[in-house]
Amino acid sequence: MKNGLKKWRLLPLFTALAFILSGCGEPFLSTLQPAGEVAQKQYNLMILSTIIMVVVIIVVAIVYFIAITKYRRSKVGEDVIPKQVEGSHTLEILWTVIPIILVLVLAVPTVALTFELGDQAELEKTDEEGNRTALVVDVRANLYWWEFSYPDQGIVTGQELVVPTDQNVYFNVIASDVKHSFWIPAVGGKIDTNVDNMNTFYLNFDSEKSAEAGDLFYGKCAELCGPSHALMDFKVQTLSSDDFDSWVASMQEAAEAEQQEPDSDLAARGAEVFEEQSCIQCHAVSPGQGAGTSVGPNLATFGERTYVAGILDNRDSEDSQEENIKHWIRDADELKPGNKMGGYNEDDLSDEDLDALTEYLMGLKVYTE
Ligand code: HEC
Ligand SMILES: [Cu+2]
Repeated sequence: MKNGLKKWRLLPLFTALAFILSGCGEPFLSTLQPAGEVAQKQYNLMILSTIIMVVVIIVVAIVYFIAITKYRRSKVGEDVIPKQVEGSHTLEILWTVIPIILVLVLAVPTVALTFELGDQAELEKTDEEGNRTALVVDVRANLYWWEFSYPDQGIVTGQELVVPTDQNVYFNVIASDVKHSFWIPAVGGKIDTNVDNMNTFYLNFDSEKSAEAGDLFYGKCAELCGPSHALMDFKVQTLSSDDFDSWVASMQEAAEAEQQEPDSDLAARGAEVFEEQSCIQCHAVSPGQGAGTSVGPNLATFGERTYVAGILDNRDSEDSQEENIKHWIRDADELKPGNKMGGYNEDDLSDEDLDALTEYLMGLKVYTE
């Protein structure tokens, strides 16, 4: 009976492990489920180096095992010294040449891929009218939010990057304050966003894999940047080429109109509060304004965002968006310590004004499919 139980004593451990590990590997967040050409190539490199490492471990383990079994004193007898191989030329050459070959097998594809993924030749190409054919997005990292602007389209958005599938998207990444790092685990990266110099690279979002991921990938800051570093999340929405074009058109139209008309009295009151409280000093509400200079995210498409501030999920329940917005405005400090907005308590902003503001913010929408 006791032995029977002993056999199972590791079961709780394995159950717990299985439970914890099942949290890994979601298609919208995992490097192990590559969702685009760049991610796939990076994944292949990881597999190549893992295979080489595993082979080395196996060979070393076998040699080790042979040594400790074959040369036991009980086997070879007392007072026996095996043949000494110190200074053996054959062995010395072997264990110098083999690692060099292994390093070469690793280095050649790594260096080649590094240059391939850094290739920007596509950016020089233009159509008959002289417009650039490649899609370029300027990414600006700020404590603790992300700005995405499309210089050729003249539009800007915050926290949620929108990209077309099955084509290369070129990124120019830069930071406003300290060094961050731009990373979409399932699709590729990471690449440092520096304050002084711009880094460039491209990614490709596969349409089938995007569909599996619900057309929403998670992006992360991958460089420790402050107390809320782990909360510096963004989302990536993927659209088909055609849908992306109509998204751009809607954004450009809204940029031209500058103001979105509030669709109720409450929302109209909210728009007033937005000005009275100087929210407008840090937040643009037109998709044409503020690229590269805003203190806070552009809110022109805020009503369409799947998350508030990148961390509060609006899809949780029916009223979650409203709750999230109020929670954020009241407790921004606690939700993201050290962020540049800070919360508004009842003395700063009455409950009625908060209701109106929330109604106004939820109505900020540009793109209806
Ligand atoms: C001093 C500048 C500043 C002021 C004033 C300000 N904000 Fe912000 N706001 C920010 C910054 C910076 C962020 C991004 C915070 C982060 O995620 O780290 C932000 C984030 C937000 C977000 C989340 C945006 C998103 O894309 O998910 C909302 C909503 C918001 N602010 C609303 C308001 C409202 C309403 C007011 C006025 C009552 C206001 N803000 C005043 C700087 C400001
Ligand atoms: Cu960061």
